[in-house]
Amino acid sequence: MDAVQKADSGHPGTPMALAPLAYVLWTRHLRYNPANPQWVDRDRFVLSAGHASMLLYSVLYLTGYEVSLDDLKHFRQWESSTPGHPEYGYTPGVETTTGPLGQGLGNSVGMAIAESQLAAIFNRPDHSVIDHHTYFIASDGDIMEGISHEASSYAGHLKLGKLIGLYDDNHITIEGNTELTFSDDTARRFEAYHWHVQRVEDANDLDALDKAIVAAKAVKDRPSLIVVRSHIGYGSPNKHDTAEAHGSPLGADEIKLTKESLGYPSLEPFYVAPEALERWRTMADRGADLESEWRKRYDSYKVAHPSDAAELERRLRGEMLAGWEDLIPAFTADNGSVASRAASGIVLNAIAPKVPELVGGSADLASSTNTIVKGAPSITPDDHSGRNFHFGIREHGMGAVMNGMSVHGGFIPYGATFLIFSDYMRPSVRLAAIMNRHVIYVYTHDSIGLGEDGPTHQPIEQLSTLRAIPDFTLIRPADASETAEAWRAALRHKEGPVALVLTRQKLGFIDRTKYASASGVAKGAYVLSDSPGGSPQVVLMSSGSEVALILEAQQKLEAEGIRSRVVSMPSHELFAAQDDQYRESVLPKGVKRLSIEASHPMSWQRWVGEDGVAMGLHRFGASAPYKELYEHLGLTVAKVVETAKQLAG
Ligand SMILES: Cc1ncc(C[n+]2csc(CCOP(=O)(O)OP(=O)(O)O)c2C)c(N)n1
Repeated sequence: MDAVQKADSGHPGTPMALAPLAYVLWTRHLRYNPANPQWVDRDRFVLSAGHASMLLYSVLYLTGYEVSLDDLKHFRQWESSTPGHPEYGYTPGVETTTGPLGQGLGNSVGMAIAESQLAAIFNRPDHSVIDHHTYFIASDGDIMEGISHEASSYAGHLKLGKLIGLYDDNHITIEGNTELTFSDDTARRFEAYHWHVQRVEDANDLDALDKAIVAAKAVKDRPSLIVVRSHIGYGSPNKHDTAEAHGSPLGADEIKLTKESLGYPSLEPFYVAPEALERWRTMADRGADLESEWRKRYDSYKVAHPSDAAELERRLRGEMLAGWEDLIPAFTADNGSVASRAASGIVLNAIAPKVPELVGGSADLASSTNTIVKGAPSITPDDHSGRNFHFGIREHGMGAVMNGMSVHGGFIPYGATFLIFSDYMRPSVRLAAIMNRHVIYVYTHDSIGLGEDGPTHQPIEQLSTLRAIPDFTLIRPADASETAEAWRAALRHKEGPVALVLTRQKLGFIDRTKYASASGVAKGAYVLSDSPGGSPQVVLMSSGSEVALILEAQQKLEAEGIRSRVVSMPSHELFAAQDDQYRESVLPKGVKRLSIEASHPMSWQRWVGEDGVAMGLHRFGASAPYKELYEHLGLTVAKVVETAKQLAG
């Protein structure tokens, strides 16, 4: 109440209502050590209802994490460790960024999968070193959002027995009572997903909460949901059970009334009774004991299974095995024309043995996205060790699960679908970027080049809008060799998500004995073919399948006496990160530029500048064989030549 009041913004009602639940969970069940928030085998806790962040910050302060009372006083202020919604990497004890409702629930499923897969791979009889639970708190909003269906259905299918959800059933959302919008029977809904479901009728009944959590932990073959009937703004005489308590400060008068009605020992803002704090702070000793007990177990595991321990530690450190890059295949003319999705499948399979932490799959498009590691087992409900994931037709769930696995540690998750359906997982993609997580998206069928499936399946604005996401890297390779380099770059780039954008249609082989090496992919853009006979009069730029068009155009222009330079630009972001000197060496000042890409050209404007031309599509595609589409929509060598001639002057 006090922190929200001081910030003059925030959400007091749910933290007030769930204080008893937090107390039971954090003092009796959750295994954590405030002195070491990174302890590998800690239980994970996710506040999916991120708006209730003051609940989490209060508990982190009370239990003795590096969150002070002063930090609570700076709730929602510039660079404070108590931002409006919990942010990964900002606050010790915050496991993932939440706020967009439903995402945290999805992340929890990913964390539970990560735990279970590491346990399946690394634990040994008599040595259980990965053995923790994942808890989440979800609100009505989390439960209403569609992503909760995708993620919970997948969790139920996989029988994630160590996932325990607490649903804050308070009947209130922003617009008022849930009667306005929501008459699901959530308990039965989760039962239908094969979850174990319990109800606690009174959120202030500590024993009932305790018993329910004990029972949930005892169920090992299914995830658990505990539906907790609570009252938002509990204790506030005038605001409890009202939508007003959700997202605005209660007001000084109401805070006073609330403290009086609860019998709070002081009216002084931020007052914490010393005996209460003392009780909470015993969690420091409890946490130290829990971790040291685990450490003893871990030490004996290390003695008995030294190579397993070393491998587990490597994965958790996020270091890759030496030599994985030696496995990246080289493509030659003998490979002929190869779709970049097919080349990607070859690269993935080649490197897989030395990158065991690279696990993932697709949203039911594995045969189209070429994302199966051949010969490796699949993850199944009864065996969680397999590296091939079948996410089902759940793109959004897939994105959130990948984020959860990534923040858990020990994995570089990848997930695949058609580029057009990146829209179906966009909120999770954005959160991967906000959290700087190293996850890899394999997006195939990347343009009108997919042909007959037509405008619903042909991405137009996706490339430009994905490129607009900060801290996101997109790589669209032009041939098989660039695809191999794109995987290298994607695995090396640990600072955020990377999308590999690949074709359905075959791409010609670019002869690297004649043209520049594909290693230029690492720099985002490079001169693939310079103008013979002196400095260029015009620069032709492209990515992916359209690089072939500009290479052909260059020859036609040369025949007409016009000198042009061909720049392959698979990644705007990697190129933007190069120094001025390199960028200028590729795109010399004063030379006009043309770009062409079978997509909306917005993202190329930066590179062509005011006096250049960005060729692309300002309309949706159509259903037809792809070569005809390129003709009809004006993406042709002839058009490039014509435009380049005008630019060359
Ligand atoms: C995806 C998404 N849509 C909308 C919001 C804005 N929003 C924040 S909380 C909330 C709903 C509040 O109801 P509930 O989830 O029951 O939380 P409570 O009021 O119980 O705290 C909404 C719509 C959001 N955070 N995320």
